Amino acid sequence: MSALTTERPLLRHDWTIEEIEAIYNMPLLELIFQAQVVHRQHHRPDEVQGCMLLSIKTGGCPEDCAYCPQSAHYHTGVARQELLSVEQALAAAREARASGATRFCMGAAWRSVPNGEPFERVLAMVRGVRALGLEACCTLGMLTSNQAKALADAGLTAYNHNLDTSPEFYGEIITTRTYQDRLDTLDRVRRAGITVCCGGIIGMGENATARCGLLEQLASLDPHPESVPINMLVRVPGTPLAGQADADLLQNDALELVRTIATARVLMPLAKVRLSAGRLALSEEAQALCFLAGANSVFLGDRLLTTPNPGQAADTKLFERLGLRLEGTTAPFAG
Ligand code: SAM
Ligand code: DTB
Ligand code: SF4
Repeated sequence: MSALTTERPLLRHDWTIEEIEAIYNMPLLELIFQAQVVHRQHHRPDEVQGCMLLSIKTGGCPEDCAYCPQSAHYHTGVARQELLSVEQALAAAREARASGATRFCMGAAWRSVPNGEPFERVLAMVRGVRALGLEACCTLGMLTSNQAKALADAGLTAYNHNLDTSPEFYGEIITTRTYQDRLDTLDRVRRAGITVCCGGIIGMGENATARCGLLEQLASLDPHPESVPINMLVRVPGTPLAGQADADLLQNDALELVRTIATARVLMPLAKVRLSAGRLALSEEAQALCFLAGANSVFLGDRLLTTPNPGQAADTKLFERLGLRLEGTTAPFAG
């Protein structure tokens, strides 16, 4: 195994779209090799971080994100659920810890974070998750500077807010908030001293240039996001994207996912690149390629926010077969 380096690599924030497309479109095996070289300089190649998600407020969201089962604009059959109690959230966090997760992510289907008791409750959840020794991440929509500061004071490790796709393709997917709104939220998170978790979705009908456009935006953030989730669209009946042809949506085109992950790894050497939604559609071999390309985190458990995820039995087998360990544990699963 090559040695991990503590030296700071040359981190660039000025990658041009031409440079990024040249990386993305390299012969696949060359791209994976380059990504693996960068990966081994800064990350342990035999470890991935386990994260667990919990939807703390589900459905009824006023935004119109065309991929999302929780938007009130579409009929997807997702049952609405008001904000959970602190105890409910912490019970899930304890279970997450028992199954080997070291990061607990709480998601709410809000356009923006409300003030008052609901926000106080989220702050109590964050304090409770941190007290369990877990990293705490929230994804709650847009937030003000004061809310970001309060989350930082509560000990929040990371805030997830995705750019989702390139600025050019964005309007095809979301009309109720702008790309700039998202950048402004990310800026407030960064200024509050919370680490940034920001990525996107592939397989929504965008082309490779749009995937590179997303990566260009992410890599232009200074500092880079510490965490970059790459989601493959989970097609949910009732959402606008569910009706489109498979070929248009890249369904199961694992190699485009591998290229996206590898390019993210090359552009943002220090980031945790997270193989996020969409793993149920991937073979073990495809997931192995994603890890080889530099992905070093997955969501554990049998549910993401509202859609299914492989679950413990499948992941134990996957990790054992690949010889991977969950970060912070000595065995494939700590539970
Ligand atoms: N409402 C908040 C927001 O949008 O910022 C937080 C929750 S939202 C569900 C978090 C992220 O999940 C989205 O930005 C999107 O990237 C991802 N996501 C949602 N639905 C998805 C789907 N069907 N397939 C893949 N990723 C999805
Ligand atoms: C992210 O980029 N992916 C996670 C997390 N951030 C919040 C969410 C995936 C959601 C997939 C659809 C669902 O389960 O509702
Ligand atoms: Fe709402 Fe977030 Fe879903 Fe968009 S992705 S509809 S903001 S819950």
